[in-house]
Amino acid sequence: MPSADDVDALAQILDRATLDVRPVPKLTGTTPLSLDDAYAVQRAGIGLRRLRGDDLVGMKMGLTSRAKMQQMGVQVPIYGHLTRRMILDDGGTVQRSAHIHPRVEPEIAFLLGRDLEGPVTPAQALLAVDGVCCALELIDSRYENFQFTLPDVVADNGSSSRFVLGSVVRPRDFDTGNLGMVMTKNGALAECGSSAAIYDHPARSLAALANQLAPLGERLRAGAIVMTGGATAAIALAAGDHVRVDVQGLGSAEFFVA
Ligand code: 0L1
Ligand code: MG
Repeated sequence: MPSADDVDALAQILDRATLDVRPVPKLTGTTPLSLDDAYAVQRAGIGLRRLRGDDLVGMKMGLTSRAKMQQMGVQVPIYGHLTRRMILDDGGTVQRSAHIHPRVEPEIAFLLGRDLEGPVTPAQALLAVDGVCCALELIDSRYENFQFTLPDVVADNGSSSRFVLGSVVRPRDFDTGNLGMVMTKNGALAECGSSAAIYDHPARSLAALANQLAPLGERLRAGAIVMTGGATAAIALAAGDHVRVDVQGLGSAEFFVA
């Protein structure tokens, strides 16, 4: 079991990789990590960002599709933390040079109007939701060749890098459980699917997050953004790309890569 100093040192490795835009070998190549150890590294890494003046704005779920869950051998998705500096304006531009090997995936995000504490069912979790929007998550694993084990990707905050939110819609108007989602790159279809691919229903992903936090004495706070997970495979990005997601009933979100 890694000591508190080891956890801090591992978090520093991933933090440095992010700042230097330089991939590192997966941590478990040299240090065995349990899932609990990995979440400790993740939280230590978020602590480093907060020391630099960044602050938490929400959380993300990862490995939510059946394909990714089977690939990684997990029964329950993983979670990560979202900070203010990860937010990219809709229509904004990211620099390719600020990323190691960026990929993007289409998502549904919830905005919470009140605190949410597990255990909850998906229907109960939805009562805390005040807004829904389409979203794009730019992921950028800090590991060489985007290769990792489950504890590695948890320690790396679920490969998170940036995210874009579309316009907010009030949730009572419709069910988010089976919305058509189309992601285009440079005007051509790249991926399409349904929000049902997000852990069967984005609300189920939200409840799973609250239920994983509850045993730790943690809850989701009113105002939090929750990215519920990718609905399709992630696609690679290069300088000059434009990516856009259109979600049935939710409008669109987009960004450019310079
Ligand atoms: O948001 C995600 O589902 C990403 C989780 C980590 C796996 C990956 O980097 O593909
Ligand atoms: Mg994601």
